[in-house]
Amino acid sequence: MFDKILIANRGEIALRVLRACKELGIATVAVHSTADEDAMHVRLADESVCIGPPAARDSYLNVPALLAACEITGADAVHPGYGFLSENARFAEILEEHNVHFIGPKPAHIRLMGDKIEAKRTAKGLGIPVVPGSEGGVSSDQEALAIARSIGFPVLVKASAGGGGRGMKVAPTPDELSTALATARAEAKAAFGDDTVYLEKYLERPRHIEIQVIGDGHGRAIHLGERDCSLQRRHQKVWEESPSPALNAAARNAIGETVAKAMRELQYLGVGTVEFLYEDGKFYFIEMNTRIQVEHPVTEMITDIDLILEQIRVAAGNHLELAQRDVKFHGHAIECRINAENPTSFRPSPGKIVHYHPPGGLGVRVDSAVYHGYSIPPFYDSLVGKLIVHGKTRGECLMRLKRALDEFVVDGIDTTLPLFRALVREKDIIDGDYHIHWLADFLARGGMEG
Ligand code: MV4
Repeated sequence: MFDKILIANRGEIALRVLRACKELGIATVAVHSTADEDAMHVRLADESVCIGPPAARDSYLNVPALLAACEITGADAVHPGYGFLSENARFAEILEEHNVHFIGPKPAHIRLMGDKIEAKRTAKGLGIPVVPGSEGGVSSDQEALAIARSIGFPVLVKASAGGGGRGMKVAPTPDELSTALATARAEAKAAFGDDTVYLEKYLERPRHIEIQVIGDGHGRAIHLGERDCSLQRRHQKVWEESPSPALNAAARNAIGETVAKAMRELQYLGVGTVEFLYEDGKFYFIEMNTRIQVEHPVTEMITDIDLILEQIRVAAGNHLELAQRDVKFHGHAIECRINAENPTSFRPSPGKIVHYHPPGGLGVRVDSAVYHGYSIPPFYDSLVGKLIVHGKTRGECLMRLKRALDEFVVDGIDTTLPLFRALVREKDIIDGDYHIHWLADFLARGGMEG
């Protein structure tokens, strides 16, 4: 096992990793920018190193500074959290070149999944169902038109270097295909320096359902069920839950086993999430994330498995001790991402928290790194914390969530708490009857004003 882990992140995830390290008896090193001197992860770590000025590119993305921090403190492993360097294959390689372990997948797998065309080709080859579309990139308008006609309109043009919705364009009809291709290519070139695009059948009202996996790199891998992340705004997840209101046990086990088998064949190491669109009872692979995700607590609450602890164990070379039959799903969990944003305009609202009272009680978990008197800096994402609620049934979970939201006090800044207080009272949400465009529709019809 590792002796000392450097946590190359900030905020609630830095704290989450720190807690797992403490429970494992592993020493911790926090790194921070000059804007994060008062951050909770810095206070709670055994040691801390300032790695640069506020801008992330100069601090949390500053590889030489992180290597120096490993050297100075003697850390033997780095946990990247999510975002920042968590899916940077080169960073993982550089650490290994300096005899520091990267707590994450093999660099080849990070790189493979970062290329959306290669990821899809691999998934398909491993027996995972994919969205109908081009086999690889499309080069000419004529080639694209032929493929689009064969799969049927509407089609979606996607950037191979993309992900998270950037560089995507819908072509509803053949007339609009050429413009969609040109726009997607230009956006992809500007954003990623790579204008490779591919085509997919456009699914109109799917759900976003993702499967959590963990592998030990020696050919053992299991799935931990799904999370329904359909409630998003501009590709930022807002609410995640498990189990999905759309799946039954047979559907869950079938897709889960397909994905777990694929991960065994890949000899996948670490935690990962295989993302699907789900429509009319069918799954369609879109992408794989090779990191721990923000919404991992939802899975922890219904499986009682500590994902960060397992992630660290397998990164240290241990075999997965959990077998698929050991994974039992109980009850229901919902996570709300509380952001420092205006709940109607969604403009960021950094500043000082003058009163902070998180909810508590049975089945209530708050993953946050803020505290009474803390100032949210303007330089990073606006996550204040995650409220995760567990109940025996979805109904109990919703009642408990409503209660916890009413208890939650964050004064001094705007937060998205009012959005969630509105959502738990919406019939479609109560019924579990929503899709990836539901939240945009709700906001467009003035759901927050009415
Ligand atoms: C799609 C799609 C419809 N059809 N692919 C957006 C982010 C990227 N990860 C994939 N995305 C989508 N891919 C096909 N073939 C619709 C989306 C999409 C979406 C997906 C998941 C969650 C929210 C979304 C919001 C808009 C579009």
